[in-house]
Amino acid sequence: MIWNKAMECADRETMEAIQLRKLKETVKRVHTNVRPYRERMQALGVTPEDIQTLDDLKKLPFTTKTDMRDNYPYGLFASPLSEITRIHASSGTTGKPTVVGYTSRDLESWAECVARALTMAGGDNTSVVQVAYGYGLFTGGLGAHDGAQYMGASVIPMSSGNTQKQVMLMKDFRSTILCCTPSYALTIAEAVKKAGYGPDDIDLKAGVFGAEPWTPEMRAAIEKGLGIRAHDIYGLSEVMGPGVSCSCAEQNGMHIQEDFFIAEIIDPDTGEVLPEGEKGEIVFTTIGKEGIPLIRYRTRDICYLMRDKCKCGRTTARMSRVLGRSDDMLIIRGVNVFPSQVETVIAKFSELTMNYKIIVGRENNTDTFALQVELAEGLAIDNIRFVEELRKKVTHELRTLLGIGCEVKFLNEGTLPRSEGKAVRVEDTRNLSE
Ligand code: DLL
Repeated sequence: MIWNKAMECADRETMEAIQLRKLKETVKRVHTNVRPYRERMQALGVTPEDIQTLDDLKKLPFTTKTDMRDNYPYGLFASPLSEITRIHASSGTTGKPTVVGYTSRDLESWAECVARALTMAGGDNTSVVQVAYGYGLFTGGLGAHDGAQYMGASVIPMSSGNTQKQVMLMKDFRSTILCCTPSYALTIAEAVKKAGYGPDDIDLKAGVFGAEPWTPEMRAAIEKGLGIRAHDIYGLSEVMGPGVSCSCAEQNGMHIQEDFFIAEIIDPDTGEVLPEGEKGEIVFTTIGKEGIPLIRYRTRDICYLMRDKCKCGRTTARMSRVLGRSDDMLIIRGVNVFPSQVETVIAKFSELTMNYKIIVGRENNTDTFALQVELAEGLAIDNIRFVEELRKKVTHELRTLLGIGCEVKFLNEGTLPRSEGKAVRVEDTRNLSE
C-alpha cells in the first residue's frame, strides 16, 4: 500500500513544479517574517524574486545548528507564538538546546509524513502500533504517535524503557508494528527471548526504527530476533522529526518526502553541491513549513542520493542509510551528545582540568558512555570522600545537560596522553560507520 500515491508516485515534472511553487512561498515567508534570513539574503544580494528555478536554491545561504543557537529560542520562527501549537527541542552544541516550533498545519504535515512511512512498513488502520521512542522534547515519541494515529492505527503510547512491560503489552495487546531506536529493538528482542517467547508467539510484523545509525548486520539481527521486517526511518528535529524519509519493502534507501523537503548533497568542506549519486552531507530545505522553515539546513549527516525508480512504485528520491557525520556529534543510547557539551560541564568545576576523554562502546546491545577526566594539580585521588562527592556532582551536571547517565572516572593530573596536534577526545569502539 502507498499512503499518498499522488505525491509519492508523482512524475518528476509534477514533483518539481510542486517543489518550485512551495520553495518560492517559503523563501518569501522567511524573507518577510524572519529577520536573520532577511539580513543574510540582503548581504548576499538575493531577493525572493531571484528564485525562479529549483537550481536557484544554490543562491541561498546555508542554515546551521549555530544559527539556531544564535537565535535561541524563537529567533528563527516565522509564525507568532499564538500560531505555534507544539514546541520540541534537541541537543545544541553547548548548554542550550535547539528549539523548534510547529503550527497546527505543520503537525498535520508531519503526521502525513509519518503515516506514509508506517504505510511503507505495511501499516494501515488495522495496525496496532507500539511507540517505544521516548516521549517529551525528543521528536521520536510524539512524532511516531501522531503519524500512527493519523493513519488510523491503534496507538500504544508506551514511551521508551520498562522493557519487560514492553514485551508483556506487545504480546497481550497484539502489537503489529514497533517504533523505537534500533538498539532498543535489539534489547526488546532479547527480552522477548528471555520471556520464553519465539517470533511466532508475538504478532509483530514490522518495525520502524531510527534516530541513530545502524548497520545492515544490526538490521538482520533485529529481523531474526523479532521475526519482522525492519524499516529505517530518518529525520531530525530541526527539519521536522521522524518521517523526513523511510525505507520501503525493497529496503534500498529511504524515500524522501520530496513535496515537503528538497534534498541536496554537498561537499562538507567546500559547501559545493555534488553531482548526482556522490557521497556527501545531506542538506534540507523545508517547503511548506510555517513555524520554523529552514533554508538549506546542514544536517552534518553523510549519505548519497538515488533517483532511479524504486520497484515499490514510488518515484521519490531515496537517501542511503546515514554513513557517518561531518561533525563530532555522537548518538549515545539514541541521545545526541556533542563533546563540547561535556566540556562545558567540565569547565564548571575548578577541581577538574580540561584533559579528558570520552569513551563510548557497546555492551549487550546497549551503548556505554564513560568520561575520564584529570583532577586539578594537587588534588588527591585517594581522598575517597572528596572524590565521591565530586563524582556525584559531575555526574549530576552531565545528566542534567545531556539527559543520559555517564560513568565518571577521575585520574591524577598528567595521566592522559597529551595532544601533539588535534586532541583525540573521543574513543568510539562501536564501529557503526561502514
Ligand atoms: O532523532 C528524529 C527521529 C526520531 C528520527 C525517531 C527517526 C526516528 P534528533 O534527535 O534531532 O532527531 O537527531 C537527529 O539523528 O541528524 C542523524 O544524525 C540521526 N538519525 C536520525 N535518524 C537516523 C537514521 C531524531 N535512521 C539526528 N539513521 C540526525 C541514522 C539517524 N541516523
